[in-house]
Amino acid sequence: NTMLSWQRTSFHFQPEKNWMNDPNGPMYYKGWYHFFYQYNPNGAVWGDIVWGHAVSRDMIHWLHLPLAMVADQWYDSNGVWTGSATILPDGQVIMLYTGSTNETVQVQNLAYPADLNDPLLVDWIKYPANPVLVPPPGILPKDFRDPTTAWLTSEGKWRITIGSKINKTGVALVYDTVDFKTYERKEDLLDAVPGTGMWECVDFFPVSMKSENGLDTSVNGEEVKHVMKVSLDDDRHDYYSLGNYDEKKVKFTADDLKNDVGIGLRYDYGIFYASKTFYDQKKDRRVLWGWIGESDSEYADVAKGWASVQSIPRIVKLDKKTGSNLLQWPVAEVESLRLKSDEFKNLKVKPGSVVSLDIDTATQLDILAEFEIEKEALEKTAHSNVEYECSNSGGASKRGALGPFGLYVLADGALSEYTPVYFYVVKGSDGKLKTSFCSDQSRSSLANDVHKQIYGSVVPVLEGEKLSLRILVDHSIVESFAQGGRTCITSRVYPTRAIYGAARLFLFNNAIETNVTASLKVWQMNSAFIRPYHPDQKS
Ligand code: DQQ
Repeated sequence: NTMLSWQRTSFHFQPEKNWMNDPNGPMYYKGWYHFFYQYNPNGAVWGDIVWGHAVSRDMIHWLHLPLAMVADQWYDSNGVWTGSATILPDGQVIMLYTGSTNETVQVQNLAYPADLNDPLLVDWIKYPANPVLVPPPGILPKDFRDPTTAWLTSEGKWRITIGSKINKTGVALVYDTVDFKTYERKEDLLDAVPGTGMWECVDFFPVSMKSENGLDTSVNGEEVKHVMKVSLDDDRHDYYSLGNYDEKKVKFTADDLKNDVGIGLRYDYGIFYASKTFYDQKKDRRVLWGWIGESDSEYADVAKGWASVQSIPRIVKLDKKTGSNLLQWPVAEVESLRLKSDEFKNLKVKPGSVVSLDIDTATQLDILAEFEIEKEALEKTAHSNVEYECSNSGGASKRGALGPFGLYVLADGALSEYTPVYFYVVKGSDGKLKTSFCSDQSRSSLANDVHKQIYGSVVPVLEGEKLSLRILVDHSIVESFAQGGRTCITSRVYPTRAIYGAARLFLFNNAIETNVTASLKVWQMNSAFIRPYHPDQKS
């Protein structure tokens, strides 16, 4: 359907057609990044799930390979569901995944490459004695899924965790194994948080407190914090928590119980779910993939013949300045798509004004921007004891003393459609500033069968820091990062007029009491090659 073809993205990973959901088993192997994903080969809605597979040299340009695994066994005939890869020290590759059986029981299965000498890992073998794990006593048959990458214990065993729930408490079950075929259940739960419901796609990994590099999943010790991430089936968001992992007690404890996993910090305050990290041994970093669904109607998805994209892979690391959150930032490889750029220095944006930025086209952009509020305005402005919350504070058109201000992306010239990405600063009753970072979809499309929420959250801003943001725009996706990736928001938007050459970019300032000074660099972004692999082609 060419009618909706402008919504297709140009540098985000997508299959050629049909439905995609969770990232599965990401890894780097013999020169190639491997990406598997939940895929419906038969339509643009969830169902008939198998594993799609693609490979890349740089996680930006992709070659689609044949399906890696299909639903051809009793133990996965209702779906080859989410799983994770573990690369063993001797070079073996282990894939553990959830199968929904012929009786829709969730079980864990083992698979491995047919030929470890094939860097593309095209063929996969399912272990003949699958399943390797069935729901343990006390766990319901449909509450046992999404095994993690394994990490080593000091005894030299491999440990994994699997999400579940007990009544309304989300839990992470733990198993040790030496051969990935037989497992020993640990009675302790790695973590459990009452009221959070089913935990999908648990991810558990170390981050360094000292180095900027990522850590292999088995690293532990003094200079390490652990990250626990869960995808809450009840509210469809990915939550993480920083804390301490006690190997002997088989227990993760959040540093800050207010931010316990499932109730505190989110990876992303827009659409971003079922995410998974892997350790990239090529570049010594930890990379995060996230599934970005649609916010249009299922009818529209069927009409356009596809649904969902994947985030640009993000580097995740500990924010050493705050110590209390992660930083997420698009992998540097995406910068290879940058074409010509326009720079704007120290533009003064007056209260209540909109400034058009003269750039070529505005459907594929990488934007870096910095904003400053006037010092005098900060001093003069009155204290407030109302908490600002992006999602229910009236969006980008509701004016306050020190916000909102930021950018309109995917806007048309008449501003009949535009998506504001902005900061909103409030001076608290204690005199301290509190900054929110938001993305407002309420005017992003004239279509009425799309969600029009306002997303966002607070973002820590430290003494002496300017407000800074980065935005990746790609037709129907807007990925926004504030303060180096402390707070991230991904939106799907469906403009009907702000498309192709009609799309524009604007600065805006809806603060009442301050001018805002903005400096920006805006790159046009090339499209990535994402196409089927033909064995005879050169890569
Ligand atoms: N998607 C998979 C499940 C997982 C869910 C099925 C999360 O394994 O729990 O497609 O989106």
